[in-house]
Parts: sequence; structure tokens; C-alpha cells
Amino acid sequence: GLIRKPANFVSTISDERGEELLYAGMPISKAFQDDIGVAGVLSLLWFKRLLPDYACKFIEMCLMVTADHGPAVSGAHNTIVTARAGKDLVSSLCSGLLTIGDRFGGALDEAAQQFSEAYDAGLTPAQFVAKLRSENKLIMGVGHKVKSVTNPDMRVTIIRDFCKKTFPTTPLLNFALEVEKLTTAKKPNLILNVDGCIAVCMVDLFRHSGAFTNEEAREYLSIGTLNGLFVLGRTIGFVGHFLDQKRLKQGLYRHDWSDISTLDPTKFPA
Ligand code: Q5B
Repeated sequence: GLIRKPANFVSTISDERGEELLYAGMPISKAFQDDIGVAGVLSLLWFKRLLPDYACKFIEMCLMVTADHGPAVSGAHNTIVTARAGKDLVSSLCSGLLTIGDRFGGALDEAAQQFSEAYDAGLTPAQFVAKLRSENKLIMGVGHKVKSVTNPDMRVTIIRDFCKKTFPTTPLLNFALEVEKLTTAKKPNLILNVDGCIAVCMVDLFRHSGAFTNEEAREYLSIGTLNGLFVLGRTIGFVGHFLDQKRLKQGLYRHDWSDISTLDPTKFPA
């Protein structure tokens, strides 16, 4: 008989070959009938299952709170400069997205790792802080350029309160909030930031929603899932900044000399 050549390309999340597009096996018409929303679609395409309503609501809230944080942050700034250099939407968006990393918006995965490792090892919040300090490492998901205990980040309050109210249990969020008490006592801007808060809540969701096995929870944390939430959310804002600049017909950006210290190269040996 015929022997089928093994496929070189394997995919398991969607299928457009039949009469109707399927997302993780769910026909697109059912996604609309059941009104699963963008977060429901995300849960099908990222996790291949429809998460419970409270979890979808949480994901939607993550996308809402990360959608934008003004024109001054690294990614929006890059998007704006690129748009003003006359580039197209995709180039401007990519330029913004490429700034996302440890310092800006991309601390979620490592925050999840650091906090959950410490919690699982039975460290106290004080031991966790001391351990990272002794290793000369920053605590990912902690610290903010402008937000602090005296200028709290409402995004973090909204996510934190929702999770405490609707999640079955929030042990890692509770642990992170204890860590925050210690770090803010040292410096008021060392708050649990939006990356950190979303990250620990996602770990609580993976571990305690009943929707994932322990192995799946471990895998999602190890393959770098969580930064995807910030990337996806902030894409909304970056596209907004691109459109804003085009609408405003802003010309080429050139940084003001008065805001640059041009130093004598001979005084700074390589
Ligand atoms: N120190 C966020 O730094 C920032 C410490 C720490 C222990 C820490 C910094 C950091 C970890 C990574 C992280 C996500 C770079 C941030 C985001 C989205 C955003 C952005 C927006 C949006 C801020 C001064 C002193 C030093 C440091 C100590 C600082 N952070 N110690 N653990 N985590 N955090 N990134 O204020 O003794 O003076 O030498 O890297 O979570 O990106 O809105 O802007 O929505 O767009 O510039 O919210 O915290 O402070 O780096 O000059 O440090 O504090 O060791 O100590 P800063 P630095 P010392 S959310």
C-alpha cells in the first residue's frame, strides 16, 4: 500500500482545512456563539483549552492594563521615532517591540521563575531578597521608574485585587506581596510592578485553576509564555502611537543637542 512520508511540519493549535476554521478544535462559529472573546481565543491558541470564565477575564484584564503606558516608555518612544522617520506600521511596531526585555516589560518570565523557585524551596521573603542580593541579581518584577508606594500603580492594584477575589488561591501573589513589603521599606519605588504582579498571578493560575497538570504548569513557565501577555497587550498601544504620529503628520525626529553630553573621547579610554 501507500506509505505516507512523515510530515516535516507539525502543528496542533488550529486547522483551516475543513469547512470551518477550528481553534484548538473549536469551530469559529462556536467561538462566536459562546461569546468567548479575545481572551477565550488566546486561551485556545496558547493553551489549547478554554479556560474558566474568571481566568479569561484575568487574561483580558492583563491585556487591558498592559495596552499602553504613555509615550515616554522605551517601546512607545522607539515606535514614535520610527514612525517619524517615515517608516510603515510593521517596522514601527517591531522597533517598539524590540525594546521589550528584562528592564522594560519583559520581566514576566524571569519574575515567575525567581518567585516560584524561592517559594517552592521554602525560602521566606527575607531569605529570597537576601539570596538575590548576595548573588548580585535584581528581583525581576520589582521596581519602577516612576511608580512607588507614594505614587501607586493602579494597574497592579486592579490585577492584584481581582486575583485575590476570584482565584481559588493565590500563594505566590501573597509571597510576592510580602517581598514587596521588604523591598519598598528599602526604597519606595521597589514595588511589585505590573510585570511582576501579572507573572505571579499567572503562576497561581497555572498551578491552582485545575485547568493544567503540574507538568503543564512547569512547561508553560519554562518555555517563556508570560512575556507574551505584555507583548500582545502593548502591541495595542504601539499601533496607537504609530497612528497618532501619522495623523499628527509629525516630521523626522532629531534629538536636541542640548540634551546630549558630548564628551571628549580621549578622556574615556576604551
Ligand atoms: N534596584 C524597572 O530601575 C527598573 C531593583 C533593585 C533589587 C530590583 C528596575 C529593574 C527589574 C526588572 C523589571 C519591568 C529598570 C519594569 C515595565 C513596564 C512599564 C514601564 C514604565 C510599562 C527601574 C536603583 C537602585 C539600585 C538597584 C536597586 C532597582 N531595581 N534592587 N531588585 N528589581 N527591575 N522590569 O528606577 O544600591 O542604588 O545601586 O530592573 O521588573 O517595564 O512605565 O516605565 O508599563 O511600560 O532606574 O511599567 O527596578 O533604578 O536600576 O537605577 O536602580 O535600586 O540595584 O540600587 P530604576 P536603577 P543601588 S515594569
